[in-house]
Amino acid sequence: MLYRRIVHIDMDAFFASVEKRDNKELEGKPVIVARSPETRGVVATCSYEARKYGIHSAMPSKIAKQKCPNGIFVEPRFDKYREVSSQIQDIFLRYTEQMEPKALDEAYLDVSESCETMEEAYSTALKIKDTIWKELKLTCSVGVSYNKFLAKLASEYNKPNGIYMIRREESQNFLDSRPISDFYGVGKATESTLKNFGIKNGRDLRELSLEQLTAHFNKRGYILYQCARGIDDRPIVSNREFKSIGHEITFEQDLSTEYDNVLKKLEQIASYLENKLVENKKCGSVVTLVIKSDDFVETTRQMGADKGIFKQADMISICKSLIAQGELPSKIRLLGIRVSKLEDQIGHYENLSLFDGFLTQ
Ligand code: TTP
Ligand code: MG
Repeated sequence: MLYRRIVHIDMDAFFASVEKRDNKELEGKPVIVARSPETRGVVATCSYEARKYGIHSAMPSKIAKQKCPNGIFVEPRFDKYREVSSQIQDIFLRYTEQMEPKALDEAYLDVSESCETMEEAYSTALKIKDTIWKELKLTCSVGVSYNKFLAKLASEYNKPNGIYMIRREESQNFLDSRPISDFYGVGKATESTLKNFGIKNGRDLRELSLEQLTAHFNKRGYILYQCARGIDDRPIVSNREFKSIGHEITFEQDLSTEYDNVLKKLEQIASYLENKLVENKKCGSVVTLVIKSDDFVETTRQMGADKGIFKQADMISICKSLIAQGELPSKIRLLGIRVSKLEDQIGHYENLSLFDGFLTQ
């Protein structure tokens, strides 16, 4: 088994905390980051004050309004959150290059090289937490352990604004007492299957043999078997290849999936995205099409390209192939395009047509 020193950091009520920080009038109030309850938007996140009313991410704004009539609805400012996210990541990078962002507000850091012991890792984690507070006036929750799975559990354990460490010698006791929903890859369906077997926590899970688990859950059964014993050898994959620029549209009314309809919207999105990429002087070699159906199921289809993509026409031609890969949901709620594996646009001018006015400017 591998024993690393891993730190997992997750910002507290991220979007809502940024809003509260930037507007003192929101202090201590139930802040709900969502498009207004008059639209069909859903809650992106909410402050801990609002959570007391039972509000959570992905809840329709309308219901959130019913549950918390005094809640203050704030429109999301994604560009701002991306900016803060990159400031947070810059802080992480002062401590290690081995940094894997998982979301705008969440990352794993492997500090094994600079920290020989768990105690050193803990004090580095504390420094990072303090720095984020001092420089950005935002709180986060931090977990320290010897692998990713345990570090994430540790950061959730003392949320919000906490820090927790799970040492090797404590990990089995800790895991035994956790509900099965805490285990890697256990969603609602797996949870209810396991509960039908009388499996409620980590200790119960450990009673199941590898054969039993794989018979029911295939490959995931193997992962569960390992997690129940505190084993997770996944390495940190540092951020470079994950960086992407995207744009998406959520429709006020679900979009019907006639080909021309979808294509027209994708052209709009791609045109916006082209501007964004040009603005940032970036192009990428992977294009991802994001589709959310009216029942909130999100699917992504992805394709690589052998040249730097940033032009609308190139994105659209890839999207056409991606659409052709399979049936679309009958109603679409959200469409998006993301370009990843980004590089600087310099060196990709050969991909531009002379008629673009780009080279003649
Ligand atoms: P989370 O870390 O899941 O949530 P959070 O930071 O708001 O709260 P917590 O203190 O529990 O960590 O997600 C980070 C951000 O991602 C969140 O602020 C908003 C956004 N988000 C969505 O837009 N939709 C979602 O369904 C979720 C879960 C998050
Ligand atoms: Mg968070």
